Amino acid sequence: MSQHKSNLPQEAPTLSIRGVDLWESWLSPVKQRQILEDIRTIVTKAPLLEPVTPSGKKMSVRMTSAGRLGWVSDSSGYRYEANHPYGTNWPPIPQSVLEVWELLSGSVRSPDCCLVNFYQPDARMGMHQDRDEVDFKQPVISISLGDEALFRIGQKTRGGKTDSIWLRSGDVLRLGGEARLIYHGIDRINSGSSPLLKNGGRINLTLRVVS
Ligand code: MD6
Ligand code: FE
Repeated sequence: MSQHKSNLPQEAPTLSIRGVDLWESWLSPVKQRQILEDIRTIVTKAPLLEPVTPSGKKMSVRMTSAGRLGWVSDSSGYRYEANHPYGTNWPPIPQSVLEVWELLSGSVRSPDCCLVNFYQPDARMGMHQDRDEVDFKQPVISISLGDEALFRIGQKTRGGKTDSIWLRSGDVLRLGGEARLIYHGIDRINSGSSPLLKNGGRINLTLRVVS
């Protein structure tokens, strides 16, 4: 069997734009709250960080990870590390999150990393490719929780035509196949658009096979 396809029948996305698949409202409110509880546990063990880009800019999104490897950024560059910068292991990826990967990724591998991104109302994420992983045949799965966010979908090279979609609490998105290396980013958060997080904001989880 190939390393990136499973035998599971694939549930059809509700929206597909140039190979980017979106399952809108895929997670029920109960599941969303369960995942949120699991993220609170992760953040207790692996506190949120304020990463700095290799060029020295403080990112507006706060981050931590779960899994065998965590994604970090500092003046030495973007990379995956086996430990949180404070020296501890990353907590395990919760079952509630692994289930999403198993049902929608189409991969027979398990994810090595669940990156946790926390957006306050003024946070954003510039256009980027996810390319710190080894095998680009493996998809990236993203889960959105809390306030809705405007997600911009670009091309496989910088510049060119873009499409924008709102990602809402409970939506699951997949970058795979031809769309795996497209540029993408978050232009803005619509503060107060979801009741999930008491103090507002947005959480995005991205699941990846790293190596
Ligand atoms: C976000 N997402 O939704 C940022 N990357 O906050 C990503 O950067 C992303 O949604 C790879 C695959 C899916 C994504
Ligand atoms: Fe990304």
